[in-house]
Amino acid sequence: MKKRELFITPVLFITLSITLSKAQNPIIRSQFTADPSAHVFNGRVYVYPSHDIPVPEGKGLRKDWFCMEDYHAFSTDNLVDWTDHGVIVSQYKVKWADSNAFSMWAPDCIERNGKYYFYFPTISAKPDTISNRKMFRIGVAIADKPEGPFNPLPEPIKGVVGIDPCVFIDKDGQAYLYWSLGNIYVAKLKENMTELESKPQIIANLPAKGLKEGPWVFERNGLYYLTFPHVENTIERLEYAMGDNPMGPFKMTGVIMDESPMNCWTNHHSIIEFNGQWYLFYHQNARSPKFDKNRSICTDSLFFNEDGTIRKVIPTHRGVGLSEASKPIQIDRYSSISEKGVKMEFIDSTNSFAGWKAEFNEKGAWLKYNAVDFGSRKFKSIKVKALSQSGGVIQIRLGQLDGPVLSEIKIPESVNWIVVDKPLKTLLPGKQNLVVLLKDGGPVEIDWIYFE
Ligand code: FUB
Repeated sequence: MKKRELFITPVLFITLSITLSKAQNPIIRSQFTADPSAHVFNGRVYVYPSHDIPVPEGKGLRKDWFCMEDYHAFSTDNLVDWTDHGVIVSQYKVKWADSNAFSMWAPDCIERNGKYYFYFPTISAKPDTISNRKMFRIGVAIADKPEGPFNPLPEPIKGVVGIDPCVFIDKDGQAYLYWSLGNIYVAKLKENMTELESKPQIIANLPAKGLKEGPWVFERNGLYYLTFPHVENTIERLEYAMGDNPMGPFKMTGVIMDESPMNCWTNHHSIIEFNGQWYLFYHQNARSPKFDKNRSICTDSLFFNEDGTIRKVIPTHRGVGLSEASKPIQIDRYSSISEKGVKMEFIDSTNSFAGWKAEFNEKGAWLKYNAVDFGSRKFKSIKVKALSQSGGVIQIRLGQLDGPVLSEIKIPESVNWIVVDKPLKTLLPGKQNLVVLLKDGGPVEIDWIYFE
């Protein structure tokens, strides 16, 4: 994303173009995304999410409900810079689908013998012969590359009614399709990946009460993990069961992520290992706090205990990956924060995609932002995009709250956003954690900081 900014230096005003660093949650900043299905293909991470849109006037299944007409694929090699590969499948191009349903819910994608199979649920145009109702079915679209182009098959998978497909290929080459419709189902897939080889069976021993959906299955050290969102209380949380066979039986084991602190009714996830670290991809409604059907995908690191159980993941704003010191660092995506005196607000309450700002309202209020990469460059100045009607002084400290002061910056009084440029004395090699603190005056609002 490019921006033009006005800079204030002691003597001159300049303009320049900058690229925003994107190593924070939510990871996609251009559209609403949900139900992330992440995979590592050819050394890159690909994510196939649902694409939430606000319900177009007179369309969609119902008002204030999920509304999705297509899928995009996204990829990255560093979990920081994401490429949007554009629309890969759309409801208007799937022969069997109701092109007015706006119900392209949680998908999945897998590679087999150099082909990429994209599985997606949507509502069928033809009513079911027994119930005479239009049902959710699961279709397949096939591509030669993970980013497409994908060609949807003319018919959905026979024998499957439901949503949230997940495909897992075991070490022996056997592929399994999981999906949900109240219960979680599994069936073997034929070698062609488009037909069932066995009858669907309900996975037993899962909680009987409360909706279960969104299965995600993976194997680690010979243990099979069936992970899924479940409504134990009032909204979904991520739970898991473990077993020694992809078809079960599985034993309920624990909770991967608690219910959304923002009350997003759904969560939906995937788990991958990339470059030796495990990651949980999930969604929440940070960009749409008043409408939880417009969601945004996030990722955080996931860790296992020695016995193979999963440690609970606490959702963060900071996310994963290094933030380059030379690109605007959105400090509102902080790692930790003082108990009071600082809060995050949208920069533009009518456009959540403009992002957030940090508002420092009390002297001594601070936030910490971890993992900024200074590389081996000799940075000469720090730039801060700020707004303060009464003026104030901020400090940037290194490492922790009582760490050395890297820079003390006077934010002049202004009614508009300005960029303050302050020369730097200290040289900073490598990776650093930064603390931003309001030393005097205020309130001061900060959009971002970066180094030059
Ligand atoms: O995105 C629509 C539905 O919401 C998904 O299919 C479910 O898993 C839930 O996330």
